[in-house]
Amino acid sequence: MESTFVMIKPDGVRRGLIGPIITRFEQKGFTLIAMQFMHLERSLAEQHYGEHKNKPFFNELVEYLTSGPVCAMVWEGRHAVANARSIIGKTNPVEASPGTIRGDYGMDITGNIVHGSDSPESAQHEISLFFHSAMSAPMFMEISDFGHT
Ligand code: YYY
Ligand code: MG
Repeated sequence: MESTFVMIKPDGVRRGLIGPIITRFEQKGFTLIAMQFMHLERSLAEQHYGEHKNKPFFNELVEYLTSGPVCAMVWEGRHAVANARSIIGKTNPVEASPGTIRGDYGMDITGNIVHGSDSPESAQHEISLFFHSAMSAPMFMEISDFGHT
């Protein structure tokens, strides 16, 4: 079973979209494995988006991601990474299809509501970045086992 890292970004939290977004993942068939409501330190935001550090939008992206609390989650399911990207939609909400999270809730590429890992490898990297202590906790294993019914 594959896991992916999903994060509701500050505008998603501010606009009261945590519930609707979680519902979409549940309805698609994912199992929620871990969830953490948190206000990111700048260093964690920079690490998370490290692949973009030389891009012109990097600073604005980090400022945005640290502008308010986020909801970080691990969702499990078959082809979790690809299925999550599919219900999240294209990076730019202008291009994201209606029916996707970004297509339905977003207007602007910076504030595009939600993050989803782009490969199983980056999912594992991002999960360990955000959930390093929870990953080894017995509780985490029990919840994970429960999801395998
Ligand atoms: O994986 P995804 O979030 O769909 O896109 P990325 O290419 O990894 O970019 C990460 C993040 O950066 C994106 O969600 C919004 C922002 N961004 C931007 O502000 N301007 C761009 N031209 C490209 C991406
Ligand atoms: Mg990406």
